[in-house]
Amino acid sequence: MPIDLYYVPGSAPCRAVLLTAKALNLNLNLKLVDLHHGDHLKPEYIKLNPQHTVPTLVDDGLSIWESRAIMTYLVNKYGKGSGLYPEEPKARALIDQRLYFDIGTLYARFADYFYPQVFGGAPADADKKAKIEDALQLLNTFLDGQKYVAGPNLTVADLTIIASVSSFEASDIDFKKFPNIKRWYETVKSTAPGYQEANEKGLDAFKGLVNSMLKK
Ligand SMILES: N[C@@H](CCC(=O)N[C@@H](CS)C(=O)NCC(=O)O)C(=O)O
Repeated sequence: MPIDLYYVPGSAPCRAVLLTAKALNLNLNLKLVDLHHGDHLKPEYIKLNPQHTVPTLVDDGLSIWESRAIMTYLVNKYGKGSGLYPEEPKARALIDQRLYFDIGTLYARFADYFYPQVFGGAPADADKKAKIEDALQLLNTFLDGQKYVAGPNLTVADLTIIASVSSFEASDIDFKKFPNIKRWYETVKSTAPGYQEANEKGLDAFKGLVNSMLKK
């Protein structure tokens, strides 16, 4: 039975799920959702996900959304022993902390700063930008003496955080001035399976969307 992923190529949370699927060598049946034409507000989509967000994954009767929940589900179901989301409680706790840091602090602050400018024509807010810099400083500290964000191995925490941080390339946030982040970014780009296909392509689409919106 196919595993369906409802997605938008440019979306960071969708790219994080695509990176996870690549790392698991899992084929997903990709279903494009056209947010501009309101595909996500149609009754058939609301039935799958009343929160009408992408990504949404449908697997064997289960409909699940929230990218990080999808990622951990995929590893739990299809990637036992892969090391992407180890079962050992302490290792898993550290990964969970990074996942929550991403959704609650890092990506949340980016969205709060950047999306009102892109989609609402708002001016850049220096206080909001400073909060992103604080979050990046924290990420830089997590990476002190560590190859990956939760230790010596690539995990789902790296995949969600790289989907977020790479999106910053579309903005004026200079994450590469943080030396540990710069080094980690290059490491993940060269070691995450299928990085180009799963993240870089969609990132280009995201940059194109941002440029076209900012020109309006
Ligand atoms: N925390 C969610 C965020 C999902 C999200 O907000 N996706 C956006 C696209 S990037 C979306 O679906 N927007 C349409 C909507 O909310 O109706 C996740 O990680 O999956």
